[in-house]
Amino acid sequence: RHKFWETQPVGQFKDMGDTSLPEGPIEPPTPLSEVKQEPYNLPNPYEWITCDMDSEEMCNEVYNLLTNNYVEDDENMFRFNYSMGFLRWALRPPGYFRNWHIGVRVKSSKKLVAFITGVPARIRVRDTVVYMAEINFLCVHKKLRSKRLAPVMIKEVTRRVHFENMWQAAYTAGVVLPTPISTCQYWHRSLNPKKLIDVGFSRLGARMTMSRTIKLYKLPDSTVTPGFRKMESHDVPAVTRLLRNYLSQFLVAPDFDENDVEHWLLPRENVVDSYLVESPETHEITDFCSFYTLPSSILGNQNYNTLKAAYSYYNVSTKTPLLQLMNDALIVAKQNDYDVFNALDVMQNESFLKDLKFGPGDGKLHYYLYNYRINHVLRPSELGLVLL
Ligand code: MYA
Ligand code: JJ1
Repeated sequence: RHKFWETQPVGQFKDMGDTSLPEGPIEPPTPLSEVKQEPYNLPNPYEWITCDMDSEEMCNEVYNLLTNNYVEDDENMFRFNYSMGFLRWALRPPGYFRNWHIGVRVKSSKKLVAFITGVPARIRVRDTVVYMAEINFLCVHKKLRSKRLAPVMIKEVTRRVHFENMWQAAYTAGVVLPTPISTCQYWHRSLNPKKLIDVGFSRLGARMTMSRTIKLYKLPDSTVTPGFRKMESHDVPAVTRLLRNYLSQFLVAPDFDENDVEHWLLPRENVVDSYLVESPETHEITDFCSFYTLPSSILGNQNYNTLKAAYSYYNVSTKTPLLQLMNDALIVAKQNDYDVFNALDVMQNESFLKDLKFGPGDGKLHYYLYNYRINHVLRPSELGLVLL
């Protein structure tokens, strides 16, 4: 059934539920001298390139490939439209490797037709911190689909990860592969219900009119929590402590240090936003919330081209109830003209989704580890990891 995935060190469907297999690496590292020295062979018209994301021109080529060929919903009405600024942020975290940003182009025309990336991350699984690659942005041009290019790209990124002496990876996908460590549900909170309905992202509920719907999703003009403000550079140490402590309760979560927090969570316009609560009395940082900006192209609508979506990222509440904190996140997202606020049912998100009028989407997101076995399927609330 899965001619490629059956050959890979990943949990196999036939082993599901077999708790006699040990948790941890499925196969041991091989000596670096035994890692294949040359790139895998591509079909003759194509060649490998390393994509230099510092280059404006390269970044633009990648942006165009993804804008026209990346992930769509099941009815092909929307396509993710990661911005160039977002791609640069996502692909250049602390310690990144330029040669994990892999392109395939047509030798004759130089046209970029496929892409896959890895970035390094420390991910904790139970009480073990594992150096992993986070694999993302796998994309093959629509005209070159189903030619088995994806397995070659996955093998090539694996080879380049092995070269850095890393043997595990984490990735998410909308499709079911052997075998998910967890399956999460997307939830959506309308901020601009009229537009969402006009473009087919959502529908008028039964017995609802447009004006009742607009009223239902109305939010206050300004945030309600005293001391709620945007995160700044000097907050990095306090946010790191808060977040590390919070993430320690989940079975799988990133092991963030201050450098990671500075990169992944300091606000960058139209890429990532973070807010926190600084106690007006003690000036302690007690709560934190964040979201990233990922618009989608609206395919074939007369009136609108893009849907501006915020995606819930990492949130921590110690003093402000999570419900109130996330309501403030919705308010700032609305102030900044987002059409919808999306969240997965990971971490403690279930505790606010229904109350804050999120509704379940038609999309699921499956989480995977490469070369690391986990014996039980995790509940989404046991996951402390959000990939972009
Ligand atoms: S998830 C986002 C994926 N991208 C998209 O959905 C964009 C739109 N679609 C496309 O561009 C293509 O359809 C893609 C497949 C490129 C997805 N993850 O070449 P093919 C398997 C893994 O003929 P195509 C993200 O970026 C499929 O089961 N495998 O197919 C995370 C089949 O294998 P098997 C996938 O449609 C990526 C084979 O590929 C996926 O032309 C994590 C068919 O190949 C998928 N999303 O191209 C990658 N979709 O026969 C794994 C299909 O066995 C990383 N397939 O069923 C693993 C860790 C590596 C590093 C390890 C380090 C130690
Ligand atoms: O955005 C998604 N679905 C939307 C639009 C559906 C359009 C028709 N298919 C959706 N809308 C309903 C919203 C409604 C608002 C009021 C309350 C009730 C709900 O359900 C879905 C997620 O739900 N997104 C996708 O399908 C995109 C792909 C998701 C897989 C992503 C793979 C990630 C790549 C990994 O790096």
